[in-house]
Amino acid sequence: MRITVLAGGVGAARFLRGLRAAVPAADVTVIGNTGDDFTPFGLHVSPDLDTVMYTLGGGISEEQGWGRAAESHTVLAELAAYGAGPGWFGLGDKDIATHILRTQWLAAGQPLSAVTRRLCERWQPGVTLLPMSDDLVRTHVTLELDGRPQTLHFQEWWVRLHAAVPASRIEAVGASEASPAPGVLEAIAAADFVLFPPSNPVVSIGVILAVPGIADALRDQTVVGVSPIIGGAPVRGMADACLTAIGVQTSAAAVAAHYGAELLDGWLVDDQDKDVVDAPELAGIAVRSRPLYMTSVAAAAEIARAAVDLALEVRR
Ligand code: FO1
Repeated sequence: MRITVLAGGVGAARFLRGLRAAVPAADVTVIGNTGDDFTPFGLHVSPDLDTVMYTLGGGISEEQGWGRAAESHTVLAELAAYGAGPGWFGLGDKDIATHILRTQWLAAGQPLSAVTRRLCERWQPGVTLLPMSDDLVRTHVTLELDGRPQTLHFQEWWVRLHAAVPASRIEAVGASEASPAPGVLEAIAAADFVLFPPSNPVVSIGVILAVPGIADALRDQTVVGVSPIIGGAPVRGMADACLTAIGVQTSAAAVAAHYGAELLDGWLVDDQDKDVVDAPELAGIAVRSRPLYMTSVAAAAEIARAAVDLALEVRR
């Protein structure tokens, strides 16, 4: 069975760990968001690629869901001693090794997809991890700060401001000029079906869909998603702040309607949202409800299994 998964952030990585446990024989390709990529101190950090690589490779900080386990921050403290920032972006010493190599290999002219493949040789995540594009795409957030409109890199809004300042605009800068990375469109076309894990619909899945060609390829595929919103609130992170910024209500139904029946064939919601199953605005989307809290790998595996079963049920 060939499964392709669009991924961004902690929820996606935990879902993928469940998927690998639920269907160990499946050939899984992950298309990772790179709009979050950030270059503190000139180091190229790819948070959403690294979260998948570390989680599936066994190196993740479980409590954070990002960065490495058993980390130290000696280098960051030394940089701060020189007055060098940003100190608010918690780069760990072990994590910096990944960013040094990614930066070095990119500078040598290797595309991000080749760099990601090389980094995964160490971590053996058990999936093929592809960046959505080898081209530069950055998510920028426009907001009112100190009484005037400013545009910040997503990470500054997300990490330094905790997305607490309302965003008037979220834009994947460069997406319209970007191309899907090698293998991305093929992975969508060759899959038996595609899954959207409970990732942020705006800054993770939404940014991947902004790369020309990807949304069209998905419309020709069977796509099943897992709601990142339960009972009107995001399970983790600040997806509500992102949804508000684009005028979408923070609900399981609104997110599915935002993706639309053109794209989405099936949608898993938590039992708290089971009234969504017959929502008229989701006509054309097969909605099922079940517990969606990934409280353990076993729970994530059951959710992944349910998503696979729904995809096999609705497959064209
Ligand atoms: N998230 C935080 O909330 N605080 C941090 O200091 C932080 C540092 C960080 C360093 C490397 C990395 O790969 C991810 C990091 N993240 C941090 C998470 C990151 O902001 C998010 O994972 C994504 O960009 C959103 O999904």
